[in-house]
Amino acid sequence: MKLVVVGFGQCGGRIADEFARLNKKARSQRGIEIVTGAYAVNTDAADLSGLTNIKKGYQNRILIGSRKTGGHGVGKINELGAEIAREDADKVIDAIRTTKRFFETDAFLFVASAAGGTGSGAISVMTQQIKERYVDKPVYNCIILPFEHEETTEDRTIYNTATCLKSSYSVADAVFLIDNQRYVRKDSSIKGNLAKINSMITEPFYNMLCAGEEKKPKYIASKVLDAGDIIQTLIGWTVIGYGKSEIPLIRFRRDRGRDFREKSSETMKGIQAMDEAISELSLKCNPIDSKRSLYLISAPSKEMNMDLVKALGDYMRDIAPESLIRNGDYPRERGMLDVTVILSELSDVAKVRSYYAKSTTLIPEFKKRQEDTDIKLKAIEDASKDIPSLL
Ligand SMILES: Nc1nc2c(ncn2[C@@H]2O[C@H](COP(=O)(O)OP(=O)(O)OP(=O)(O)O)[C@@H](O)[C@H]2O)c(=O)[nH]1
Ligand SMILES: [Mg+2]
Repeated sequence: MKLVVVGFGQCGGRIADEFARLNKKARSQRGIEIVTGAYAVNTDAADLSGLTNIKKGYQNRILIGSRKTGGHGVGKINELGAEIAREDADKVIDAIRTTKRFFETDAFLFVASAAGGTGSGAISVMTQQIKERYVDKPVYNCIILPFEHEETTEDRTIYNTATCLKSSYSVADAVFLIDNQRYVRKDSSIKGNLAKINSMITEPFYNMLCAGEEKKPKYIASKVLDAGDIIQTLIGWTVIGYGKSEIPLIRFRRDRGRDFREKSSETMKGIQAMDEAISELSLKCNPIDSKRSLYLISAPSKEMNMDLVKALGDYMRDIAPESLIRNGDYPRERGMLDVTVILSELSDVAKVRSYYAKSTTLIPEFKKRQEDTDIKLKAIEDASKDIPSLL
């Protein structure tokens, strides 16, 4: 599957930059392309120049709203982010239109954090605009949810997140939910290391995008998972997970056939990788709520057998009994087996509901604060009424 990836704001831009890196990796290691164009859109000029893999130049690193913000961001006001995106939408669309192999692109992936200002405000507005122009290509949103400590220290975090999620869900074909906090728990030493987190966020997409683009006969699957399968799966609230397990090379001995013990240990490895993928989904959710899902096994072709495929299929059926499950295999070299899982069309996501509930109680509070401020400002203005002005 080939994507045009556009990152909005600082977080979105950095993650789009990671996708650009994955494409370089796919090109050099596998001779294939998975990203036809990578773009970063921001109101902040310094953030744009800090990127590494996205092409330099204004066509790929797109500064918007410079008249309004002077190139310094919108300071968490996502209404302003949305307004600027509306005004400068053509700038972004013109750039995307110049993507070299645009006609080969299967879908758009737009990325942003929910809690900031620029990305949070711009992502839904731009999704809407792109959908109007390219009716035949799905537009997916990938939304990064804030760390827990950000929710407790700043009310605006919750409010921005809720408005961003509601708006994105109403326009995007699917919304990938990625919870920053999940990546902190995995390994506390990386706390604060956003670059590492970003690479963990994008890693599950790698084999998933490569599988259908593979051209070398020895890596072609017995059941290919292609763009069509992925597009059919992605609808509404979506999470992604990834797990891997090492396969000891000792089992590649040529001098005897593989016995049932080896076969069952392959199955165990597969189950172990799938366990990891499910327990480390990008956002905590209940798989039972998923109505569409898919899984991809990547392993050396010798390790991939019917028992393994069946065992993973049974596993998915057990945890997501109401889901339409698609699957594929992706033969790779060397001693690694990994499993990527997508759960989509989720009918309930507790975390999203909680953002909506908390934000609803905040709105009257914000209104009251604004009124209090207005009253105080009025009082100080009244006190100055007999003072001459210099203007
Ligand atoms: N995973 C991840 N999260 C990030 C990164 N940078 C910022 N965030 C998160 O994104 C939120 C802040 O949003 P930003 O993307 O910095 O904001 P912005 O869209 O640039 O908007 P303004 O700066 O307000 O104009 C916070 O929840 C951060 O924790 C990143 O590189 N990776
Ligand atoms: Mg910013």
